[in-house]
Amino acid sequence: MITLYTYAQSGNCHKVRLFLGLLGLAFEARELNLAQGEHKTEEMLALNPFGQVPVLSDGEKTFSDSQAILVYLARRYGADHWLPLDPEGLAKVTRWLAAAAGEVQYGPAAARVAVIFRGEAPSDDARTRTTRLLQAMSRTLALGEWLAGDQPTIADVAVFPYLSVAHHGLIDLSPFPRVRDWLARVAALPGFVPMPELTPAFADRLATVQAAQTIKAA
Ligand SMILES: N[C@@H](CCC(=O)N[C@@H](CS)C(=O)NCC(=O)O)C(=O)O
Repeated sequence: MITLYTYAQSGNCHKVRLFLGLLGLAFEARELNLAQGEHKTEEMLALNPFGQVPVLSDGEKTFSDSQAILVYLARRYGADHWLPLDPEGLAKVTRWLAAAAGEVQYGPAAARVAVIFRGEAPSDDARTRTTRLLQAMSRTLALGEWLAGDQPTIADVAVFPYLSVAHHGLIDLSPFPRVRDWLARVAALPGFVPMPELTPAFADRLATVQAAQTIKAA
């Protein structure tokens, strides 16, 4: 029995939901209220000492960190193409898992947090990192349809969620058609699950920040 401790608006949690969908695996979702600190209880800290979601339990085993969970699920349940084990294939996938925890987290994910959680415009740092990430993705996707190799891997799953909602961080993907085409390719995979809609409170904050930016630009 697989249990996912999750928070619906989190892109890190969505990576796992998405991959469970792509693998066609049944699971129980336990939605935690982060505002009430449900991820910091003794029970949750025993499962993940970092006190963050996502956390995945599979029987007696427990895993945290979205990248680590994708690695576990790929090797435990997935076809080989999701995480190749030859030295070159593994290195290519790991390169993008690192980007998912680094450039994506401090770029588009940080921009989204600023807008929908804090009601602020994204920082220059988040914008600059996002542009650099999108340029790197564009160069990579000029050589093939997927981020690592010629088939979808967990690299694509790990990078997808925050890019799929880039507009929540006021990021415009129109100058990056290869990234948009790649998003569409991921979304066409069998078993695909999209990021959930914004809650009304988050949608309101997005609209307010968007309006303020439009006035500033005028
Ligand atoms: N490296 C971790 C980061 C997880 C993370 O940042 N989780 C956020 C939700 S997106 C969280 O639990 N935030 C609450 C906190 O840090 O207290 C992963 O990829 O799973």
